[in-house]
This record gives sequence, structure tokens and C-alpha cells, in this order.
Amino acid sequence: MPYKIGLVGKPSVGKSTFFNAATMNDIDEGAYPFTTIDPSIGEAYVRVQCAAPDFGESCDPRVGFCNEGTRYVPAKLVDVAGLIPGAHEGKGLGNKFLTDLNEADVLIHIVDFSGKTDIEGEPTENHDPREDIDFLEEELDMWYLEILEKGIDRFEGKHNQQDVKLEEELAEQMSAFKTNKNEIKQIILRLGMELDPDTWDEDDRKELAREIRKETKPMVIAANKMDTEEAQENYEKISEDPEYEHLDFIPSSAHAEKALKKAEEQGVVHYHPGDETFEIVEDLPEEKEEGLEQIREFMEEYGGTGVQKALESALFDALGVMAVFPGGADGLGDEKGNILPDVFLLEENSTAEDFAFTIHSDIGEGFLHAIDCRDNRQIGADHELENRDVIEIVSANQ
Ligand SMILES: Nc1nc2c(ncn2[C@@H]2O[C@H](COP(=O)(O)OP(=O)(O)OP(=O)(O)O)[C@@H](O)[C@H]2O)c(=O)[nH]1
Ligand SMILES: [Mg+2]
Repeated sequence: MPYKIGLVGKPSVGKSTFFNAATMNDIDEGAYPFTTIDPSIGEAYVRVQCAAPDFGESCDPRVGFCNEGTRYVPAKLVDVAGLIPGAHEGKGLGNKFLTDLNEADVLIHIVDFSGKTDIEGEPTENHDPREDIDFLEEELDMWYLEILEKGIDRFEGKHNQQDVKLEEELAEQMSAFKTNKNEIKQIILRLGMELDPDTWDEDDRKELAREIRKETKPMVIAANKMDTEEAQENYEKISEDPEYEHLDFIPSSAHAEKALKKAEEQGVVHYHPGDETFEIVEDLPEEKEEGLEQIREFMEEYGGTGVQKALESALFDALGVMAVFPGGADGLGDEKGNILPDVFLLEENSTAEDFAFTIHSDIGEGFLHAIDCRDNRQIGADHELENRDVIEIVSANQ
């Protein structure tokens, strides 16, 4: 299953624009709340340094593409409806949003840094983006808390039965969040709480819900609409605010990314998504050239449009995945001679055997050993892989 990145935020922050820029789709964007109602899923790409050049080869990707040693690997992106305070009680589009969101393994919180939309996404002036950052986390926590409370009730209802374990009941109730009993138990103990909900007060419950949310829905923040002066001023202020020091903001402009991709399609510029700048390759009317030069100024200041960076930060930093290439000790080509056609994204600390199961369950079932193609060393089932490893799996089921 490919990883899914979800876009969250209040209405009108630019989620759909970001989605369109990253996936080259054309879903509705609008300066009014709840432009989006039904979720869209599209294919975006994250960059991985290709392993083929390390072997003096160039690759033939089956999916995605490779550009001068930078491999663009597909990842799913989900755009959902906006969320407003009180969503967990059904405000706005309410729980529908939350259910759609559960599809995602990791979130990008898109925040309108220009301050030109209020907390419900209606036009205004001088809105403080910090309010948006706080409310979204709170809203997600309340959603988790509600489900956690149901789990606690479920446990208490079975209290007199033998062999009922708290962590099992909670994990069962919260299974839609892709958690499990071990994770829940670890979080409870890490918080210094007892495995007995009778000893928990309201704050304990809330803190537990928050920690489970953080663990199961890691998140990065994209400071969007950074092409506007107001957003740049807010960014200066907020990045110096000690209360927000623990968060990493990725300055972004979904507008700029979309404009550059369109210009690339029209053959007007050379731009590789994620690059810090671009090249104009055609004579343009003055107005159009000026528009592009403004985008360039912004990109040079912030190191690109931020769209690609946000996607990669979500997957590689927040979720912590790595890229592993299936290869062969006798050469990197498959049966048709294609060089390193595949690359898989796996959780950090995955083993050679996990990798075999990711390729195919049959290959995993028949796992004998693996070979690290960089030094032709044989490795065992439990050997932990590293980012950009090239691995041959030797399986009885090949
Ligand atoms: N200046 C600027 N405006 C942007 C940017 N991204 C989006 N917008 C504008 O913000 C408005 C809202 O954009 P959408 O993409 O529809 O926002 P959304 O978050 O999907 O909104 P809902 O679907 O209603 O939740 C539109 O007018 C966009 O043109 C950006 O990077 N810079
Ligand atoms: Mg939208």
C-alpha cells in the first residue's frame, strides 16, 4: 500500500490549490469556504537520490521518472474538506471530514499565513495564523478523545470479566487510527499514567488522546500564500515566537508551484519540482516575464516554492520512511534489462524480511536470505536496512 499524505486545514487556505500544484489535477479552488466537499486522491512525487549512478548506470523507472540522478517516486495525496472549530461536534462538514482524513498516514497542515481569512475561512484582514495552528491540533485531539472515551467505557463495561486488558480494548476502539495495543500501552506508560482509567482525570485523558494523535498522525505545517507581503511579515513574527519554536514551518506558495508547472508544460520555462529556481527559455511578453521574475525572487528568499519540500518533509521527516531499491548482485537490470525499475518506500528500521514482504507476500513467505548489492554481502532476515540500500532478495518462491 503506498503511503498517503493528507492535506488539512480550515477552509480557503489553499489545500486544493496545493493539491492541484502537486498532482497537476484540476479540482475546484475558490475564495469561499467549503469549495471542496468530497475528497480527492491524486498522485504526487517525492524526490529520492537515485542509486543507479552509484553503480555507473542510469535507471529505467517503471513508475515516476528520473531526472539527472533525482528520482521522483509516486506518493498518494488526499485533499479533503476544510475543518472549522467544533467540527468534532458536527460543525461545518463535521465528522465527514474526520473520516476522510483517516485515510492519511501523515498530514500537511496548510495554514494561510497572509491573515486574510478568518478562522472559518471567510475573507478578513490581520487574522493571526497562530490561532489556526492551535485550533486544528485541538480539534483533532477532541476527535481522538471522543473515541478514546468510548474505549474506556468499553473496558469498564467488561471490568468484571477475566483477561480483559485495557490496552486491548482501547486499541480495538481506536483501530481506525492504525494503532495497536503495544503502542497504546507504551504511550500510557511513557506519560507516567497507570494502566487503570479510574486513576485518570480529565487532563490525563486529554493528554493521552493528544499523544496517540501525535503518534498516529504525524504532521508538518506549510506556511502558505507566502507570495504575499502579509504572509512574509507574519512568517518573520511567528518564526521568532518562542511558543512556536518547537514547530517547523515550511514556507510555501501553492500559486507559485502551479504557475511554474503550467509554464513548464507550455515550454516557457525549465523547472524541476523542488528546485530553488528555474530558467526562462522563451521570449515572453513583459508582463508575463515580470510575473515569473516575482516568483523567482520569492523562491530565492525561501529556497523554492515549498510544495515539494512539504511533501518530502511529511514522508521522510515526520513519518520517517526510507527508500530501498530491489536490485541484483549480478547486475541491476530486471529480466527485460531495465535498470532499477522499482523503488519502495518503507518504514525506518525495516528489515530485509520486511522488504521481501513489501515486494510480495510470496517472496516474503519464501525468504531465504538477502544480498546487499553495494558490497555483495549476504544479509539475514533481521538485518535492518538503510536509506538508498540496493537489495536482492533470495526467496524459495521466486
Ligand atoms: N496568494 C496566494 N493565494 C492562494 C495560494 N494558494 C491558494 N490561494 C487562494 O486561496 C483561495 C482558496 O484556495 P483553495 O485551494 O480553494 O482552498 P481550500 O483550502 O481547498 O478551501 P476549501 O476547499 O474551501 O476548504 C483561492 O482563491 C486560491 O486562489 C497561494 O499560494 N498564494
Ligand atoms: Mg478545497
